[in-house]
Amino acid sequence: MRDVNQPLLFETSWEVANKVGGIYTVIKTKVPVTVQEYGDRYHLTGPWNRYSAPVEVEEIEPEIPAIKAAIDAITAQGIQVLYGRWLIDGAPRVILFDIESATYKLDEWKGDLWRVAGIPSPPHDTETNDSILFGYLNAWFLGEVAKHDTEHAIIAQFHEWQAGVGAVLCNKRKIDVATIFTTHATLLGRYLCAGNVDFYNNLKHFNVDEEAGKRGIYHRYCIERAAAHCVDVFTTVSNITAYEAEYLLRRKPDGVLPNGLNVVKFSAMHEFQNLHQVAKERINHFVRGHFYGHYNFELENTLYFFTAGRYEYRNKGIDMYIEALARLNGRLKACNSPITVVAFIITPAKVNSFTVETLKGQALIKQLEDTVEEVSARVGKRIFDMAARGKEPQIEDLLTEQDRVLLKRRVFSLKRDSLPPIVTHNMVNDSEDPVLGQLRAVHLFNNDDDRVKVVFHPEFLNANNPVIGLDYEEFIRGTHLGVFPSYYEPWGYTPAECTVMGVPSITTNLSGFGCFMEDNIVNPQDYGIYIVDRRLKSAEESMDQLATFMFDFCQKTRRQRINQRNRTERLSDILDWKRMGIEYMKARQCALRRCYPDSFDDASSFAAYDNDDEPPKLSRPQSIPGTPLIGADLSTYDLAALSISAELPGVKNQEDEDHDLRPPINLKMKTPLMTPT
Ligand code: G6P
Ligand code: 1S3
Repeated sequence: MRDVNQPLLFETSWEVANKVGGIYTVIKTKVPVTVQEYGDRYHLTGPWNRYSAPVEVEEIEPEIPAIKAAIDAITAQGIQVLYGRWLIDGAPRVILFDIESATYKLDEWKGDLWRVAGIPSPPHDTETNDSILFGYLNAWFLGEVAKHDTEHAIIAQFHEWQAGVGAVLCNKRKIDVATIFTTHATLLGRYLCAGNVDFYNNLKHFNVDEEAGKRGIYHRYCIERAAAHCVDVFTTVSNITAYEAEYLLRRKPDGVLPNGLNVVKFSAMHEFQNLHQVAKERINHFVRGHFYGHYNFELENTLYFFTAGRYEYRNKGIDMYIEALARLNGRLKACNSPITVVAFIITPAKVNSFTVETLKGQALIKQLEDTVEEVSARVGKRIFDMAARGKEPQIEDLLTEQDRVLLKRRVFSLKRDSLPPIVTHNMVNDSEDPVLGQLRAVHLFNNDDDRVKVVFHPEFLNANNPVIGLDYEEFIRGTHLGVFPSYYEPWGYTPAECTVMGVPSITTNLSGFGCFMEDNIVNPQDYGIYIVDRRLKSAEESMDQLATFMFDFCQKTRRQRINQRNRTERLSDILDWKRMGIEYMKARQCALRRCYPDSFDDASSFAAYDNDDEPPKLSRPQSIPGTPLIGADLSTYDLAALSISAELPGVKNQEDEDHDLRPPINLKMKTPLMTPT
């Protein structure tokens, strides 16, 4: 009988040491907590990406004999395998398969997949071919490990349809491993939502095979659906995606594994506020250059909004964001608001390069800055010299004629006839681009009297970018509000990332994150999590609600914004993997029980997924007690525990105090808290 107390864990994804999208973030950020639990018994398997692996993975020798034997068996047949440590937090062991080296097996395996699972595979879908090769390599490997190690229980968790073939084969070949399949979205859901379909109202009625066929993804859909049905435990990342999966994949998920983040806490609360100020100054610099010649607004009264993510115009709610911005513009103008909003859209599209105008704006502002620095240095010298001679400096003596001419030339060069561009790059498909099309349709052209200005940056950010030289994280920190009004969003890392950095954000009740916050917090809005209702409201009403959220945000004073950022940041604990990882533990337990029932004594061997009691809602973010806990024995608190307890009795809650810059308390009480003296 296999030992279920010391299982080996293999987690498989196409995005292991291979960045494609959100799953990479899930896997990478979750590693530290999984390594902490499993140590050397934890392995990740993925494709061997020849570009990223040399910098991300350090090759080492496998120590576990069964793993070494499995790799030897595979390499003996000409497949190249890299065993090493992934150089990220937690340094997990990874097994990377060179997909290309297995191409000689493709036809054989495609035929086999049809025979054993009835899954077809058309000839020219490279992505599906790769996922078949990847799946067969994984199953081969797991089969070898199970053959060479009969002592330990083995858990294999497969992420997303690209890893699904491995899950199907474990079942068909009766490999002695406990299996979990986790889907981060459904193929059909994503495709249907991107089209013009009333998805959620029709979810129960779609003819899934037909819809998949019409979209040319039937074979991929078969892999996904088979994987969901072949495993011991089927999970997804949010309740909303669980609901979708139940109808589209025809199996109700056993559990939900929400996505966490590695939360880095600063020792002082003001540190993240300072970072906001520093990053905002860098964005200010970009804005001065971008809007040159039309820079007639006060940066002190300017707010930075942004949306970011993959370019799924409708799914990510970019359409709704632009429409709401146009409405916001109208409302701010109508009330003569002193506020200007600069709204960024950061999503990769097909581009050629930065536009000349964009580069010119940054160059001109840099030139002006340099000139002002030179002139200031000369002025400083003059003041010093005059003062040293006992002469009181007069303003008119400070600037020489030469300085004046130089400055005048710089100021003249900032004049321009055209408006500041709404896009920073030359687009390959300018006339067909949906974002540009809509910005033009709603007349957001960066006119002087517009209170909402727009900047479409159709490329992800990085620190070497000559225009906005900030990486994504720094950029988020410098903004005031993230806006993510998604229509299809199984989880949604973008608002979660804002939250842990203390930046308020807008999400929807169609996103996993939005629903999670709604389920766990009494008034998410109080903490800077605004949730647009896209379920029960019409599109028109949702757009209006979004515009109202943004308009109300513009009414806040600086003090209120600082205060709100503090509250938002306090929510980060509930998004930490230390808490979220518990759901992964439950899924693994359930898989072990279902796969190895004889190894468990208790009657609940075939227990349904143990979903425990609902955790209590967090009514208010925890503040540090008003008075230090003089005399309290801190050993009575479990400092490591991160679960959120109800409001602390007898503790003055500080959150409504404007100057509350103190960190949240993360103490889970083992015994009742003493009333502070
Ligand atoms: C942070 C800084 C403050 C600054 C403020 C600006 O809190 O610590 O020094 O005044 O940001 O906030 P705002 O919302 O206006 O960007
Ligand atoms: C998916 O990536 P996406 O942006 O295509 O997986 C992510 C990780 O689970 C999730 O956050 C996102 O909502 C899904 O849509």
